[in-house]
Amino acid sequence: MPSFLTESQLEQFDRDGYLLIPGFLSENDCEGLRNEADRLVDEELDLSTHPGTRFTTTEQDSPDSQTSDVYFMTSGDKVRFFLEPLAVDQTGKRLLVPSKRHAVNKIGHALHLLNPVYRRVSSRPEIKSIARDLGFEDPILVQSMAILKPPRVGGEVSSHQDASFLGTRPLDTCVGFWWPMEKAEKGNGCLWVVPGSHKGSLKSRMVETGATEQSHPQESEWLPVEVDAGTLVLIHGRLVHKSEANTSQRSRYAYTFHVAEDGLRAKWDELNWLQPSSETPFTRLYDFES
Ligand SMILES: O=C(O)CCC(=O)C(=O)O
Repeated sequence: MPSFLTESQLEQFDRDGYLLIPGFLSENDCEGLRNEADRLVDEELDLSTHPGTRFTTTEQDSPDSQTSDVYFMTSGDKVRFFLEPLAVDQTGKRLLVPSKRHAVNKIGHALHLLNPVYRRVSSRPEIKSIARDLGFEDPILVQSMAILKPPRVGGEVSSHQDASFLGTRPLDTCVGFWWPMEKAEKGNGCLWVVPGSHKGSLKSRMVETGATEQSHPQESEWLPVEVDAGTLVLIHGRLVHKSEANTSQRSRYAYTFHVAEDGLRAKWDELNWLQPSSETPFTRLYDFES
C-alpha cells in the first residue's frame, strides 16, 4: 500500500520513467532555497581563490585543468561552486557577466548534508515515503546540487541517463528528485525527457567510456517538462533526459538530489566517480533528520 504516491502515480512512473508532483514545495520553500543559493554565491564564492573550475557536459576535456578536476572530483562531501564557461574568462577569475550570481552553473555536491536550508528540505518525511513507495529498502542520498542556469549563459545539460554516473549493481536503482525553484519553461532551459526510455538499456557507464553523451533520440521523441516552481519531478535512473541552454533573460534555479539502493538488492558501484569516505559516508535516507 503506497503511503504518499497513489497506485496510479506509481503506474505512471513505471510507464513513463518520470512523474510530476505539482506543489510539493511551497512558494515560500522555493524562495528560501533561492535566497540561500544567492547567499552562498554572494558570501562564499571567492573568485580570487577559486580554481576556475567551469562545468559543461558538452566538452570532453572539461573540467579543464588538473587542479579544477581535483576540485570537482573531491566535491562529494563539500559545498563547491562550478562556473559557466561563457561567464568567466580563461582564468575563471574575471567575470564576463554582471555579477557572480550570473556566473554559477551549479553548487554541489553535499548541500543536503552541510547546508541547513537544503538539509531541511532534503530530509522531509514525504521524501522517505516516496522512496518507500518506489520500493527502496535501504536508500542512500548520494549527491545534491543547486543548478542555477543563469540568464543568457546557462549551459545545456546534454542527453544522458543518471545511472551512467550514479550506478548500482546488479540493478540500476538510482532515482533523481528534481525541483525548479522558479518556473521552468522552454525559454529558460526546462528539462526534456524521452518518455518510456527507461525501459531500454543503460547506454554507458561513465567509468567505462569516459563519455557523457551516449544517447541520441530523434527530435520527435523529446517532450519538454514545463513546470511551476515547487513541482517535484521524479526521474528514473535510466530515463533519457537533458536540459537546453538558457537563452532568456531569466534564471532557472533548480534543486536536485539522487537516491540509490545500497542494501541486499543492489550496491553502490565502486567504479562511480563519487565515492563515500570513511569520514563522510553516504546519507542513509530513512535515518536522515534535519
Ligand atoms: O537541471 C538541469 O538542467 C538538468 C539536471 C539533470 O539532468 C540531472 O540532474 O540529471
